[in-house]
Amino acid sequence: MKRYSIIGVSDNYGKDEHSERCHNIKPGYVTAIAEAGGLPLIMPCTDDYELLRATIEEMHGVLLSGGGDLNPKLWGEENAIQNFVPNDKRDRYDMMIVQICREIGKPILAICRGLQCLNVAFGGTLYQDIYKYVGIPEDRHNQKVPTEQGVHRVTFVQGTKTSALAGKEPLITNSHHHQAVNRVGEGLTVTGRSDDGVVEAMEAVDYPFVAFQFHPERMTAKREFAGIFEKWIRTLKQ
Ligand SMILES: [Mn+2]
Repeated sequence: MKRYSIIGVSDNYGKDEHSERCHNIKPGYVTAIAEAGGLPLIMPCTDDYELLRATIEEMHGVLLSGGGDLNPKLWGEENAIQNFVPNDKRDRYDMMIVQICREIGKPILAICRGLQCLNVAFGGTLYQDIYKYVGIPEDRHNQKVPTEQGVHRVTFVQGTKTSALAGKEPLITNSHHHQAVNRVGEGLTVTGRSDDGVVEAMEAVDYPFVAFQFHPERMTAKREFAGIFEKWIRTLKQ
């Protein structure tokens, strides 16, 4: 029987139109993993460290998924954004995932909010809003066109774990964020930027952690984006 690499996909715990407490992870992560030959499992959002650690120990790798904004109090700032809805339970869960993966050396592929979580978990900070604080035009990183469509270029530092997945050439990626990396966390390096200098890829120096600010799981109709998942899964130890 085929042996699959089991990928623990972090849960988006929050509310939708039916419930205050539900699991409403966006589509894409699970199908991208499955199409790349992995076995995706969504890991329930919990405050229970032992349960989460036991869950992660069963996985071959962890996909840290996207979602809403992190609470700026995580890096010691007051929130300055109107209509911000904190999700402290998910913030705690995501921080705990990174902590556990560091403790046991479990590989992470982080996407969008996941990249930002990784940076904050390593002691870095975020811009709460790149339009407000960096002056980058509103639409450039928060596209209005369909998500399968690339809107900005990302150039990768060659010879890195990240470029081994993303390839040699720059990618034209989608973009759905208004927070972005400000101070880089200690032990992380920036491995990809858009032309306006925004951090679009990172990795850890001493851990098998790679991170993208864009959403490759929504662009898998293009070979190079599907390839990110296929190549990452091939790096995982069975
Ligand atoms: Mn972007």
